[in-house]
Amino acid sequence: MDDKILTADKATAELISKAKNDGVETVWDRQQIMKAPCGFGEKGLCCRLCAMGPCRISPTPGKGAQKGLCGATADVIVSRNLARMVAAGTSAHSDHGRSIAHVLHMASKDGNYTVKDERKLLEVAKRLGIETENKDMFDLAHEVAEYALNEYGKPFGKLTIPPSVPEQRRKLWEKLDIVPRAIDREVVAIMHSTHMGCMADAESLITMSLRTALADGYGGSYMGTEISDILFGTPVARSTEANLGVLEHNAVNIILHGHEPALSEMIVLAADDAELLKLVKEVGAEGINVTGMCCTGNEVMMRHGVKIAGNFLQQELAVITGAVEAVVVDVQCIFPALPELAEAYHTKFITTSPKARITGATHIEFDEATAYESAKNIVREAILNYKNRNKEKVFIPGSKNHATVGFSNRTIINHLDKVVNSHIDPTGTFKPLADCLTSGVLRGAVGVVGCNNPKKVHDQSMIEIIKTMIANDIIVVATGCAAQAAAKAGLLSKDARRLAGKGLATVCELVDIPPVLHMGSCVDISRIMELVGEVAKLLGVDNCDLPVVGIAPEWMSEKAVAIGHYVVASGIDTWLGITPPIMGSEEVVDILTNRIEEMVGAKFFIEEDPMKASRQMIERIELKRRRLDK
Ligand code: BF8
Ligand code: SF4
Repeated sequence: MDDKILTADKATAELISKAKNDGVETVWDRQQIMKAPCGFGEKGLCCRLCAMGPCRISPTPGKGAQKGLCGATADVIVSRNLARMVAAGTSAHSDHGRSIAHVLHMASKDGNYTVKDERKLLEVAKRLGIETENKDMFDLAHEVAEYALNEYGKPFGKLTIPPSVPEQRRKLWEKLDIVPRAIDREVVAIMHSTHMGCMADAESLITMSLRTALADGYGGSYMGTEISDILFGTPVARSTEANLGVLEHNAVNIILHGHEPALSEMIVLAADDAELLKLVKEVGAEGINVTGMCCTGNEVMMRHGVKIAGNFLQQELAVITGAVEAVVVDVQCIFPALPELAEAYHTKFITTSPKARITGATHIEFDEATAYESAKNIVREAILNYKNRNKEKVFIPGSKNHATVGFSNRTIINHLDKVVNSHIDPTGTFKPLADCLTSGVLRGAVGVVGCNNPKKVHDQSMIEIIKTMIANDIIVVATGCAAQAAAKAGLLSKDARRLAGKGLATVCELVDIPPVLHMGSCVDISRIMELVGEVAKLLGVDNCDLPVVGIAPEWMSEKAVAIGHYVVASGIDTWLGITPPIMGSEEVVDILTNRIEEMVGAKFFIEEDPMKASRQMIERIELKRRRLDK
């Protein structure tokens, strides 16, 4: 590994050095060995959809192979590959949503899972058109779960679109025929249409991708968030800390990594179990320190203030601290490198989901029916492993930062109302926020979301962009690993208002919020969609008329591709800080970064330089403002 700067985060840099000293490898070492990425794959020009191939189209137009054996052109191959990314991303989010719906279906008064937020249950039942009068709460919960599960496979009709979608937008989707049918059906439709010898038209494939992505954004993800709130509570503002410095020298450190809160919620509960705490004493530790990583970390951080150990590119580094007794994972964004790395330390790497078994892991299957017992078994393993910690191998970095998190939409409204209350009646809506946007006190809003990617200096783009936005009076909402980057950099602390422009700083002070609002996991981008839609409705406009944009500065996953598509389909311009594998097709690039705007009123921008992207976003926001004023 050379000494080029790999990260903007001090703790990360320190642990990359420790990895070197310890002789263990990380993602950055493997990146070096990999050398340059495959030029065909990078441009999306490789097709292996049938056994006549694999075929690859020359990246130089007019030179070498211009068609696959079947005659598929670069446009066809690139758009098919992209559509499959959307289908995979939609599957991941939506299958997560489905699991949570199954958990709601088994919720009971005395069971492991109950209903924490009755008000939310009633709200969701109402939006789904389910009768709520005189119903037992658990019967209602089961009915909501059944309705949700039916959205995945119903044979007829369309997805139930949430009322937060402005009427104009809904009509536009109908006109374009991109209102999803059943969630699973849209994924299958892409898999079918991208099979060899089926759809061979880039524009149609992209239209199809928009419909499938909407099934994610307003189906799987949307219900995933709603039902998680019903089961585990709608987040409220709370303070916490972030970065690897949250690990403790004298406690049993457990890292929760993955996505589905069904597991992580139970582990948080089990870590308070009297019997286990007794065992902690017996092994000579001072307590159990449960910390989070990636999106399941976000889930428990939002609802319990559980500290965040780090984001996506720090998963190996957590093990390399030598201070972690167990990394407990469920699904998604988990490096298969972890079991081997854990072997080099005393860390137990525990998989729990039949959907994500990993060779070399200790597998303790998490059974929702006996969730608490399963969680206890997992925590017990971690406690018993404390004695194996080798103090000489331990290095816990000093870096950690304060963060205020938990900004669900209800919490945002409550904060807005608290202030307004002193003057006029609380509105129970986002009206004060909409007023700030129209008056220009806030110039606009930006969602900074998504992953880390070693193609970029870890966290740097996200932090630069966020700082530039808030300095220009643009409020930031964040989710996923981007929100964690912000937390580590201190941008989720109320103090960060000193970095904000005058308008935003005043709003932050009045409303008692940080300039960057942590809205949850990536699935919770549904909260951002709801917020944008409700503000648009208050102003009597469509989403695309608002001075609002989105950016995934360091994205890497197929889920991010699905998100990008549903955000653009929702009318919100979206910047990608990593170039997607589409550059092999001028047609696909032209549709996504240009012509799609005629369809849905928003488009993609591809810009790897964070400062250039920031300038473009500000320009676009100001353009929208001028149009809104007319
Ligand atoms: O769903 S931001 S690296 S953790 S994919 Fe993964 Fe990306 Fe992180 Fe969450 Ni989202
Ligand atoms: Fe090649 Fe066409 Fe088969 Fe793809 S589908 S591998 S382009 S022959």
